[in-house]
Amino acid sequence: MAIDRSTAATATPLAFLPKSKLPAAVAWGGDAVRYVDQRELPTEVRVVSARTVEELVAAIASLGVRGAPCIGIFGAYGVALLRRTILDDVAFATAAARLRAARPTAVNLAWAVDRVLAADDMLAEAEAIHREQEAVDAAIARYGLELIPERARIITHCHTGALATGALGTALGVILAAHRAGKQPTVFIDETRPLLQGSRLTELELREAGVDAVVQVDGAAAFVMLRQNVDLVIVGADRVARNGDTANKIGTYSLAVLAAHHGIPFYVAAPRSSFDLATESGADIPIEQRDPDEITTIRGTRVAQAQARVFNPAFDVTPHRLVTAFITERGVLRPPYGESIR
Ligand code: RUB
Repeated sequence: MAIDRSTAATATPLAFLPKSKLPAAVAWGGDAVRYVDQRELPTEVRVVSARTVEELVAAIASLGVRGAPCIGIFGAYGVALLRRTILDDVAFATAAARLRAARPTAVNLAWAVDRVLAADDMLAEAEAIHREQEAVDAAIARYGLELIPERARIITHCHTGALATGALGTALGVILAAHRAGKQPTVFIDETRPLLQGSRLTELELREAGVDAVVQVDGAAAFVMLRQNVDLVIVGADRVARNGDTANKIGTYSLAVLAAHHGIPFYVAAPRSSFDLATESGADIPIEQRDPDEITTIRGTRVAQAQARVFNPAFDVTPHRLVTAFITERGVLRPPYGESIR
């Protein structure tokens, strides 16, 4: 079977878009691109304005703004802003290329920048990308809802909610849809070392929505699967290769292996913009290596010797054979992925 279109007919319409008390993750500000600094959450809600290419690149590289679709939207507005502020064509092209390369793994950034660069009205195109994400996330939630049983016990990793997409969220959007549909899910949230997107962001968004959720250390997932009747794992994606190999936050591959061992479905919720048909397999996906300080310190406090040698890949790649299905805005994709993704 390729695309499971049967879910299209039975999908329950979503009469809602959860309204977060948080400001919009990303917004056009006329002379700036505004974003909620996700590094400060959940202890502080700070809206920051990026005006120059340096500030735009730093916002993405530092994870001030993060999450694959969200950095795409931010990059799209960023290009539109740079076109207004940099009059020289060569200088503009150089700045846009710098922005496009600010983070290498999530393909959404390059996808969105290229789309804006090809448009006559760059701001209108960036706004379209932003607007489209709402419909995309709502469709993913609708398709994904059908895969979530009543009272599902779910493990998720990293953060795939409103702050990560600028709209409803991908994997978290599916969970929120299940909650709103009265399915009463329980969510085990991997804290997601080293930068704790799970305990800082996913916990915040799920609790705001009233979802039953608990935080666990990443290393607890196996034991939770063994003892807590976990029904499924659902995560997002930063890049899906043509064969279905999936790059996502470091630790995702471990979860996929554990899910296979325990016979638990492993779902990836991802929009079209996360699929990279030009990349044949996971071996060709660039994996970002990040600063050792992310591991040897926690929010500025040193927790390992400064001289410690560190290996800090921000992402790993889950082989396609460990993915039960992809939930996309066009439907649920099942193996063989070479066929269904195309
Ligand atoms: C983010 C991360 C998220 C993906 C998927 O990494 O791995 O799980 O972006 O999210 P980082 P989505 O925090 O390093 O940006 O499914 O919403 O694209």
